[in-house]
Amino acid sequence: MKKFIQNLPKAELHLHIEGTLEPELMFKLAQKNEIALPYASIQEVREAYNFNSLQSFLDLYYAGASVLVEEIDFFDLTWAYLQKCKVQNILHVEIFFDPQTHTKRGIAFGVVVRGIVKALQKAKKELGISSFLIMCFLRHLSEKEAYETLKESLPFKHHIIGVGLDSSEVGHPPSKFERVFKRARQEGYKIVAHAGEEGDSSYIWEAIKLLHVNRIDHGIRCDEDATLVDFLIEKQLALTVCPLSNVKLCAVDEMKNHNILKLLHQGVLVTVNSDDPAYFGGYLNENYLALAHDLGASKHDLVALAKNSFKASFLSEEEKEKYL
Ligand code: ES4
Ligand code: ZN
Repeated sequence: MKKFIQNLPKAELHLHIEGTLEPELMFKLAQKNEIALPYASIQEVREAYNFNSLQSFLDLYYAGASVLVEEIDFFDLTWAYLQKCKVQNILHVEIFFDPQTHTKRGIAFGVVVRGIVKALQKAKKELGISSFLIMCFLRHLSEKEAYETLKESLPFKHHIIGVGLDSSEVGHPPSKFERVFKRARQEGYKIVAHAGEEGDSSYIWEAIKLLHVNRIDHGIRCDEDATLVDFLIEKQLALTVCPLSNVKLCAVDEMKNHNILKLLHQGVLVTVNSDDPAYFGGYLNENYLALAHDLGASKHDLVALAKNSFKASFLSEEEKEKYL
């Protein structure tokens, strides 16, 4: 099964580049940039990765990201992930980054984008991996700050395909950002949003009705509302599901209770993704493998999930054809 998953051509659509920061690189960059970390050793970092909620993860995730300072740091981070993609037979990636995590610390928007984009261009040329970049607004910050970030992105619009919404979900519903997403759509950006990870199904409805999303990130709580599930099936609106993340953050109590296969069999366009692999104990293939081991996913299921990852991507219909 491991070999089968390895050989499957896959796309990854829900991946926070800051969430690929492995403790080894975190330590190396902390030393280089003279940033103090609250850990004495790499082992201590790994031991701290015991989360009981989204917020308990986010606190460490933002602390970790503080070691990223220079353009080359963003390049090295992204290049390390893309090499992982090559090893795992991931042919296309749509990568999230959180500009505000960096601009809040005085790192220029352009430093972040240029570092990431240089790695993406190198991967296209040397590894044959295609990619798109999606910037996310931090939903615990204000609408005004999201607006400023949108404005800052405009000189880099040719490098960015879409806008997403991430960070602490509960208490920060999509409605808080309705106006700024309207503006993002007018600028031609594709729209995605984390919804229904910890938040209930009303967050998913708001992302659909108020933000007009092209995809939902997570969306696992859709199954509380049969009308919503029917809507997702009818419109073939994709969910980018992250199984290991959901268990690690206790959104799902055990992998064997994950609803991804049930949704797949009902006809929802679900995909498998790794979210923040350096924090959640596995990259994309480990997520597929967990579905085989703990949910009894068949080879047929895994092929369907991998095909869905291309179907749900922002590749052109013509490019998708190559993979379907
Ligand atoms: C995230 Cl798993 C998850 N949920 C919300 N925001 C995030 N940022 C990075 N990972
Ligand atoms: Zn995420």
